Amino acid sequence: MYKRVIQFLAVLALIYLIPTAYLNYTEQVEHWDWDEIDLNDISFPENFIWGVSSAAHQVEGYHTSNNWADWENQVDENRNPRIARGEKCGIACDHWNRYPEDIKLMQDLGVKSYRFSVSWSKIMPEPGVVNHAVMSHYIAMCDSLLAAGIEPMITLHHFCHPMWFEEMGAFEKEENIEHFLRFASEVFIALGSRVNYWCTLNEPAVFVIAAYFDGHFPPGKQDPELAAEVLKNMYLAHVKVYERIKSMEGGDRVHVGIVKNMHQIDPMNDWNLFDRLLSRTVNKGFNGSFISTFTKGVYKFRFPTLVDLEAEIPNAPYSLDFVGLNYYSHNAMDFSLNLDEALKTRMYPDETPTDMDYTMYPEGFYRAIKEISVLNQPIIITENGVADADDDIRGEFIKKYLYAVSKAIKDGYDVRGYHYWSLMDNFEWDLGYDERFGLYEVDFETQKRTLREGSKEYQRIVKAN
Ligand code: GCO
Repeated sequence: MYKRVIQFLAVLALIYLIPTAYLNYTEQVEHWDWDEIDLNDISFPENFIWGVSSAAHQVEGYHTSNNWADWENQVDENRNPRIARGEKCGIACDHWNRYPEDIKLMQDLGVKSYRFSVSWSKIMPEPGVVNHAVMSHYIAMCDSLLAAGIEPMITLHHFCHPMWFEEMGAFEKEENIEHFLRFASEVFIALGSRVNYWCTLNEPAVFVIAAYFDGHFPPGKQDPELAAEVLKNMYLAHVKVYERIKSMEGGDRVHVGIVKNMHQIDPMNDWNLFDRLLSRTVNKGFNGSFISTFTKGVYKFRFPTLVDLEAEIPNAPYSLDFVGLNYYSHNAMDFSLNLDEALKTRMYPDETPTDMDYTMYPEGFYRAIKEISVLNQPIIITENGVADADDDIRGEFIKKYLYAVSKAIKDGYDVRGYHYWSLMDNFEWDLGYDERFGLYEVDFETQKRTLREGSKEYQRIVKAN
């Protein structure tokens, strides 16, 4: 009897250990020996695009009728405000009025590209109705950028849309895509001749998880099946906008892409098979669904017991001229039988923390580039940066993350440009104004912008390359 029990336990141990050891070997979490690395050993191709990035709602100010303005005035079921400390976006960085001054700041950095989003709710206060004064504002802004030797790169949807679109169900309904298409066409008519790079949607998976899975973005729903449907409709919307722009005058001249955050997800404990299986599943949903849509035209969103959706988006692989990559960090998955606990992302205790709930992990940047390269498209880094209010790690962050990009380029990956997030401190969505991502520190009382010490690393590298 005793022998049987031992045999049984030994078999169990093998069933557990063999796959765990195999996965540990094949899916090792990459770590570089930074003591051995020369951070000055970096180089970038001649026409490499250096830039900075922002988004309308986070910097412009004066948003009164989009999904976020509405959200900022709501409270949750416990009567707590939706935004940290009850903050409201308000006039943000007043970039709406101060963009000429902000363009000078970009010139001081030496950057040649500015990625920003145009505000759908300001441009189209009602379905199909264009506010021409607002459109003229963006035309003037693009002209000022061009005159300053900076190329505008436009994002059409960066987490925000008009309240009328939200009220009709936004991307929950496939038929609503028509409205986004109309907006995109109007913007392209006005700005198409001035702008070479177009990002249709910013980080659809981040948006959908926050807005429809865990509910900390508007409309605050927690419905995995709906989340899967919205993400599918957003990918469809991308394809339709791509095809529309390409069919318009000047469309063949411009580059149209989508922006994907390739957040890296790893097991908390390598020898815990459940951590590993969980991190693989989360990874598949978050990154794999994107890769399979844009390589095979097959959208899959699966999470055991919660959701299982598969749909064909056949033209997706043919609807990209480039891919925008956003990369910040990675997190760990720590398995628990309690699903809410299991789905919480954790920080690795042995890595340098940032002010956000993730650490510094430049190796992940290299991994993200490698993973997204399977799309076989030119890669433009559309966002990368660090929240660091004390400016303790920004310089180190910039050097290490750019080392990772340079290494990827040396290894043959087709990275064409890099945009730092962000030009200046801004409204970090539900986290409000405390997360300081800016190269320039913003005093929100006076709107004064000051270049941070750590940011000088970026200025130095841009000017040297
Ligand atoms: C995102 C967005 C940005 C953020 C930035 C810092 O990734 O959430 O694209 O709007 O502000 O990434 O978190």
